[in-house]
Amino acid sequence: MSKNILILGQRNTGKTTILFKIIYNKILKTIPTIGLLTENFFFKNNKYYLTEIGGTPDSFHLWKYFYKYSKAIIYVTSPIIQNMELEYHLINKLISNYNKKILLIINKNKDKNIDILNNIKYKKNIYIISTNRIDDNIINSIKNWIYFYT
Ligand SMILES: Nc1nc2c(ncn2[C@@H]2O[C@H](COP(=O)(O)OP(=O)(O)O)[C@@H](O)[C@H]2O)c(=O)[nH]1
Ligand SMILES: [Mg+2]
Repeated sequence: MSKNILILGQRNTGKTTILFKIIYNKILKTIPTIGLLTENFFFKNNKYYLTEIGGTPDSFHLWKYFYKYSKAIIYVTSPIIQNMELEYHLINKLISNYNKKILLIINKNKDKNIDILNNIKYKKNIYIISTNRIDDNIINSIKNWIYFYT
């Protein structure tokens, strides 16, 4: 059986970079995602579909239509985001409205992720990875998370 996983988050946080690294095992040059980007991969005999939804405000309304078809959400955030109040609002809304598992990846974080951790609501279904570089270890952690929680 195949499983759908959503990759959400604001633009420029590294969603496509993570998706390409999972699929092709390489850091590839990306262009801003317009609309949707779906790719699939196999891991331990399971087939997974990863769907990234473009992270501009005009795409935010699409998120809710995809929730019910997804087994889990990977939300990519970063301290580089300019409007952090909007970001906390988006993350907290997601956490309160979505009852399946959520992996929050704090990317490009340098050492400034404390604010994000202090401003999100915690529920039992939230898991967090914090990183400044999408390397093999991070990708393995993400794949194993997907395997265990979907
Ligand atoms: N320094 C650094 N740059 C990254 C990282 N991930 C992505 N980028 C860069 O950030 C830009 C936007 O990445 P992209 O994956 O297209 O973001 P998206 O809009 O969320 O899909 C690209 O120039 C990437 O090379 C990271 O972990 N560290
Ligand atoms: Mg993208």
